[in-house]
Amino acid sequence: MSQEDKRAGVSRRGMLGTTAAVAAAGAAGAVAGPHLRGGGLVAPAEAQTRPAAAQASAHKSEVKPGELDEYYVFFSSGQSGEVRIIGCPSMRELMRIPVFNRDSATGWGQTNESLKVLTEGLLPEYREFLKERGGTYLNGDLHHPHPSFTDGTYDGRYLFANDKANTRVCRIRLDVMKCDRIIQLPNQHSVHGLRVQKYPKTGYVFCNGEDRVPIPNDGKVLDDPKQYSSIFTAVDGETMKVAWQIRVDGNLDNVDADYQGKYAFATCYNSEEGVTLAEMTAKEQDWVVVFNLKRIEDAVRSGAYQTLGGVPVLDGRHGSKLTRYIPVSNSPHGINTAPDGIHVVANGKLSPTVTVFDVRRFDDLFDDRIKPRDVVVAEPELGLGPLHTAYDGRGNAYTTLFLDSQVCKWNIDLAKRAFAGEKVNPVIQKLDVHYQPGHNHTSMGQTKEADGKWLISLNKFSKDRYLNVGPLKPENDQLIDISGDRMVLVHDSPSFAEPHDATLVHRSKVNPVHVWKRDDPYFADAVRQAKVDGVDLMADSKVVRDGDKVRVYMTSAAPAFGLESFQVRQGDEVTVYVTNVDDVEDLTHGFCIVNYGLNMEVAPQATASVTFKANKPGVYWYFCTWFCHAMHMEMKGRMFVEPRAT
Ligand code: CUK
Ligand code: CUA
Repeated sequence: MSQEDKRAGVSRRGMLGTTAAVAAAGAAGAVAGPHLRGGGLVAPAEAQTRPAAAQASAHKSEVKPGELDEYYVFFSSGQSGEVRIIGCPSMRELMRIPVFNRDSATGWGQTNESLKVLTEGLLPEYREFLKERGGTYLNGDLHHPHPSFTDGTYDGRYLFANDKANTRVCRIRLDVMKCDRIIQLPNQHSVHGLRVQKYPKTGYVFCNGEDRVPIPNDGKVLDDPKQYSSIFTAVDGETMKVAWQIRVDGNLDNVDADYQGKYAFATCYNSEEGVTLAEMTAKEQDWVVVFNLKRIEDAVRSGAYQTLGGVPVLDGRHGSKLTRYIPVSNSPHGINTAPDGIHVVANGKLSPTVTVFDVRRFDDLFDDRIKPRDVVVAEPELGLGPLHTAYDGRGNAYTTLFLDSQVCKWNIDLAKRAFAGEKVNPVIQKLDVHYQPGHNHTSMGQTKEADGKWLISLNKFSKDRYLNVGPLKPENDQLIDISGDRMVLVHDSPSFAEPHDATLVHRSKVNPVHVWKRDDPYFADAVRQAKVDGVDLMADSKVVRDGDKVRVYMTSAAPAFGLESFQVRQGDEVTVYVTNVDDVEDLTHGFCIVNYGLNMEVAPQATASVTFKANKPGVYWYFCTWFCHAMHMEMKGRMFVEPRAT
């Protein structure tokens, strides 16, 4: 046994003895109950939160009527496909941003402005494939929302997120809280982990390809897994184009980046490259793959790549100069960079351990001066099912234990000393959460400005914590006060399917506008078309006929649309442009045509448009859907659809 193996072996032995138990516990846990503990591995949990402490903390989390929260929390919604904005510490839901879903209220997926975002970045072959479904996907699975950085902290420009379901990446503008770009990644099959470059700025958006498929995936290769590949993609966050891709070994799970702008790193499972559960978990070890950004950029510049699907694809498989593979125990999950800019934690999932790397050793690793395991500086055993780790900026880490239904607070320095042989216990406290936590997040904890005030545990099961709402239960997001020495649970917050990830951003970092600016690119197409038609969107309401295309322009000012009626012919392709000329904060109008299945939001100073075929003759009232005025009910008009002459 080499020195390196020995070192890895210490914790691996501990892990191996429990792998079977963990797997069994996982299966049982899902049905048997929340508080399953595996084989006495874990120190007994602290008794439920002490009422006195909880009371004091609850007081701190109270946001009185009329008061504002201190943090924006950008929550993913998993298979709901949207991003949600929650206030912290109140945990009140403030807004939903539709992205990979469709939305009845705002018209996302119906308006021309949203359809442009939803369709323009699709790969050509999928554009063709989706024609029969209205031109775009109706579902998405949004896991990882991450704001853009400048110099190691949030800069308030954008939020990026992945669609695991259809291999897409989106960008949300934080000035208006709308999605402005969606691209589908070529060559890659599903995108799971997504994080962004922290330094000098974003920069790159790192996207983990999870499943292995043939490239190109055109049916020529089917059941021949040896010919499959996984891909890691760097998207340029400014242009929303693929900067480069790199082929790797194994399935990629989660990703993070350093604070120096030199490396990105991803957890990998299925190093076996199997296609069944048994094959995927056969080995005792998988790895973390480290990407050397400078070497990759140099390789792209020198042309050392293949062009596939229109983008440069490099080879980062074992033996490549561009990557290094660090062995860790089987199937690691989350990977999280600490705000100290030095430590990175890979979470064991099937192992009760987490593995801590020192990023300062990565230079030596790439220059082959040290072995892969030499970058490991700690590997504490925390409990069953470690999935994700968050930080308080005071040297402590908080790791979710999925199977134990706990958050484990531990100290990085103590863990390093224990790894070096000292007799110290790095575990400070274990707190019960309800139940089975996935991600957890601290206030500003994914930046160098981690402030150690709040932790949110995103629990996958709520079971008995809320009034029963039938077989489908909400998730349970719990707010934990971490400002003191002990973690204190202060609030339960139900949420619909299914937040995976979130980011807690101090409100000073985000500065949205109150009303739209008229020169906003979001509705620039409408402005351009109006100009061609000689229409002043802020003043004119009129109908422009262009063959069998009809453009209906109208203003909306509470409580009236600029047109009380308009007439088109059966079969016309009609586009209605509504401009909200009210320059008043929160005075949003909506535009809905009865029985035509159309509705859209028009916020103050915005223009929104929708195009449809007027296939059904008759009288159709349109009405305002946002309660905007005492005479909101009267804010309506009629569309006459004249029957086609037969
Ligand atoms: S993953 Cu869901 S619990 Cu998609 Cu970030 Cu870990
Ligand atoms: Cu405008 Cu209601």
